[in-house]
Amino acid sequence: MNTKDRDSIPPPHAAADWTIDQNWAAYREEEHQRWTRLHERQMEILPGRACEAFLEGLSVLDLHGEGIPEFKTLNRQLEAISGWTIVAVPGLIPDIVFFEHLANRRFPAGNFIRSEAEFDYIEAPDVFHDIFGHVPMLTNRVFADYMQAYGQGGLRAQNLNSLDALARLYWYTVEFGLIASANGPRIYGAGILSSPAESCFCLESRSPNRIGFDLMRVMQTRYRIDDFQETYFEIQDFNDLFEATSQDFAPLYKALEIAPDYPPGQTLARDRLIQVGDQTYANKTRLTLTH
Ligand code: HBI
Ligand code: FE
Repeated sequence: MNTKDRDSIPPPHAAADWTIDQNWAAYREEEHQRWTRLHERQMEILPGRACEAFLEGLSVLDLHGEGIPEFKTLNRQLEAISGWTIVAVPGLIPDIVFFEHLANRRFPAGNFIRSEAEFDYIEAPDVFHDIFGHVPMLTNRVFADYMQAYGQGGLRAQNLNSLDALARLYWYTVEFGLIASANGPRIYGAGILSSPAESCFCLESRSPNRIGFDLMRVMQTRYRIDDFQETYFEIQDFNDLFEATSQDFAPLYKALEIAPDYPPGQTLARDRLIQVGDQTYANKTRLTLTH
């Protein structure tokens, strides 16, 4: 995630905390229709692949409506359920500002929607990725508490390598996380939930590894930023995440200073291996850098 660097300033129409008005009235009909088409395509794929918490979140927030939702309408329900509210931002915002919002149970969501040319893939988080991918999970109390704890942890992160470690934790959980269920692994990561191809790939392909979630392992593992992940980490339940972030990270950051980084596709003898991938997909496409 090539986030804004630390000392960039908000655009003229944004407040000091980078928030803007969603300006819902300004969306064009074609943009509302694009949202509806993106939503319909995902809803053909996600039942049976997305976790229960996500599907329940969609229905309790009534995120089945036609067109781009109005944040203030969503907020009335979301705030009553888990105390979270959505704030509109123009795009990626500096880490420290992002952490500050999460620490106060505010989820920053892009107010723009991808262009027709980006229908299948957009790197920056647009309103579909943020609202359809992330927000339903915020109706799950434990996950909602994890997201706030993550933000609070981010505010305590004092140097760059702890930010790298936190970015990996966010990436392999909030964006690309899987959770075990009685019927096999299910998706809770927003980066997958908003992507049709990766929603199938992460569960059905033999290519990627699936490894049991382990906090230190995740923080030592680099990730791909513009292609399917080579490894997915799987939690047993959302308490795994909340407990992992409830500890003091200072000793972990200390250990990380001398611990090795692992390439995205590597497996280790100590891993709880659920699937050892054959990496056929990654070997064909290994062109990108990793973080
Ligand atoms: N900004 N709008 C926005 N959305 C994100 O997901 C986001 C961000 N800034 C930083 C960031 N994510 C990542 O670096 C997190 O790991 C902090
Ligand atoms: Fe995201």
